[in-house]
Amino acid sequence: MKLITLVCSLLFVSHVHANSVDITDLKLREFIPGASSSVAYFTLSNTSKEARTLVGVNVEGIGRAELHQHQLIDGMMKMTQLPSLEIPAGQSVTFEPGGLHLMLFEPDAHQNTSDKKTAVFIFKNGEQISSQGQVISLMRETHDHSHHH
Ligand SMILES: [Cu+2]
Repeated sequence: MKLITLVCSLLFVSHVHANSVDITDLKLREFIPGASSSVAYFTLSNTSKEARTLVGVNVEGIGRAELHQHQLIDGMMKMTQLPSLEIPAGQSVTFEPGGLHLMLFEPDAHQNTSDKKTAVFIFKNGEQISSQGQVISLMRETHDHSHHH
């Protein structure tokens, strides 16, 4: 009986503090030794009834993070920086290899693949949502996406 009460109150608490955007599947690619940048991927799901605009992300142990997308310019795939990204009400946006990605610069120290890092996603309305991500190795990523080739 006590357990049921506890579960109910936990559900209630998490409902009260529900975020308007769910951040799932956050993966941070490890920095290749000597490289000045790396990338992070994740999915944003806007569960609210209004559009939400992502304006920035603060990643633990990373000096600077930028929203980037890949664009075909004159037949060449190029990366361009986005000042912000709107997620329409009820929709999801996935950051993934070859598309939208979060570019990471100025790492504090070498990132171990076993590390978990916290990222805080900042929205135009002032909302800040944190998510925990896993640092993944290049080897593993190559393996994971081998079916794309
Ligand atoms: Cu980029």
